[in-house]
Amino acid sequence: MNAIHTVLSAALIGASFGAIAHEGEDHNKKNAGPVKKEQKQWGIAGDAKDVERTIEITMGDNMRFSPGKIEVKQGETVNFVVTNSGKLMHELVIGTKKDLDEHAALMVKFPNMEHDEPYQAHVAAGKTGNLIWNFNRAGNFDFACLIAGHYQAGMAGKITVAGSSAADTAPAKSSGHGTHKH
Ligand SMILES: [Cu+2]
Repeated sequence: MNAIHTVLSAALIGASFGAIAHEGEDHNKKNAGPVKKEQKQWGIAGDAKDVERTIEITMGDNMRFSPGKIEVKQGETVNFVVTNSGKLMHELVIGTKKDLDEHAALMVKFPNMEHDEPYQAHVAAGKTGNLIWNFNRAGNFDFACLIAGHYQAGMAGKITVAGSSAADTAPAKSSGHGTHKH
């Protein structure tokens, strides 16, 4: 029997649980380091200096975003100011329907999974967070709260990025069909 060892292990486990819980609650954007910029189908991380538009979105415990539909123009850098009016944690994650579906399924399996991507804002109850995103690709995208159960309850919205009429980077095949990749 090694009672001392047991006590020590318990103390260590307790300590690390404490750290995890604290980190979870304090998961804010405020001192996020340099954002890694990676081109996604739905755009790329934006810079504060390029913000042309601010869109305010409220997230509630009714599992809805308000507004639930957003229209932007290709090339626009948007500052999403996201307020959580509820008593639960909520988040706004931008993506394609397919990505969000997959991510949501993972979140149900691993509810405490931590992730911090430039296309998401994780906002505690009663707080306001933000994310800056450059919609440099046209198309129809989604945004969602991927906290386990929320997406499944319908906490999602639509983003339409209208292609710029002027000649642009992407060879426009504006046939009205979404991009289908399988
Ligand atoms: Cu939520």
